[in-house]
Amino acid sequence: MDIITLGETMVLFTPNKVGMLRYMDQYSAQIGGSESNVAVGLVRLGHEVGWISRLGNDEFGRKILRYLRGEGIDISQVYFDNSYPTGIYFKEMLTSEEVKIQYYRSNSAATHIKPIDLNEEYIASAKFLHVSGITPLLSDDCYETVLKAIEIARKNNVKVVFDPNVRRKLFSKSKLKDVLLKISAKSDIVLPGQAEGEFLTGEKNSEYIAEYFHKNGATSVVIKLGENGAYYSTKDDVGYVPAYPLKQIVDPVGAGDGFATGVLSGLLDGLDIKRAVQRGTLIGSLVTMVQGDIEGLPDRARLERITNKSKNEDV
Ligand code: KDG
Repeated sequence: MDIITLGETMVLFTPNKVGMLRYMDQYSAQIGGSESNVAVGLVRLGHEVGWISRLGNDEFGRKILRYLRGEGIDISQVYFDNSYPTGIYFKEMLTSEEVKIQYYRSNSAATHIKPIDLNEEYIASAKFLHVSGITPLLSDDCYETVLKAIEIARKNNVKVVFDPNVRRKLFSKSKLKDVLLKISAKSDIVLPGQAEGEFLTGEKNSEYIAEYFHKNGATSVVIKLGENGAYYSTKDDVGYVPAYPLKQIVDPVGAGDGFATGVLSGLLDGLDIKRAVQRGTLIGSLVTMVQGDIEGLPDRARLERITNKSKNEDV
């Protein structure tokens, strides 16, 4: 296994028009969840990926499982929970760049993920464990499970990749900070957005934010700077990478997961950190050009086409 990820996935309802949800009457049903978005991105690029989770034993749970299995993700560590439903969420597309998320996920099956769901051998078989800051904050069980997964990974030399994915809507500010800093202290690679980095470290400058995470324990820090690209810092190299030129944003949600996909896929392919981050900015922007959190993630052939065509031969 190249990478294992752990977290909640939900059915996503997207209205077919722009405007306030109260005026919408038709929706399409997709799926999304930060960690499985990364899993989809990586499997499309040919990596071996496993996803650990719980789903409701209901039609939405089966829809999610069917989709992820269809993409080629290993779902042997996904359990149906008979007592709680699969979570759902809605996107309110006020404009293509202003999207509000409405969650209906409290007490969902995934909030009952437990440390007992983890199989040490399975996690130990991977090169990377990817976790985000959403799932550990969903419940005490989820928090303990994420911590346990990280502990297993570290014990078995599996690199831990952490995307803080701050969701202020879901959690109180103080809890967010506390939990996310604790997890970043146990991670090898931390991938915050600039605003998330500022919130977590109290620093404004990307270089100081990276420094803070290094002192906190991370060996590599990559900060997403939106239209300004990204800043990366490892023990061998530091630098900025420009943003990939965007045609048109259709839906910004999922860009960070696309970015993580690109960075991780680059590292798995043996690229140096700069090139891996360039792939991250490319895939992050491809995601925003398509409606949905995962629909814009490219497969390997498309990535190669775009990469070869790009004037920037480094991408
Ligand atoms: O990063 C995109 C995710 O936020 C989205 O797919 C849904 O996981 C999700 C969440 O909790 O918001």
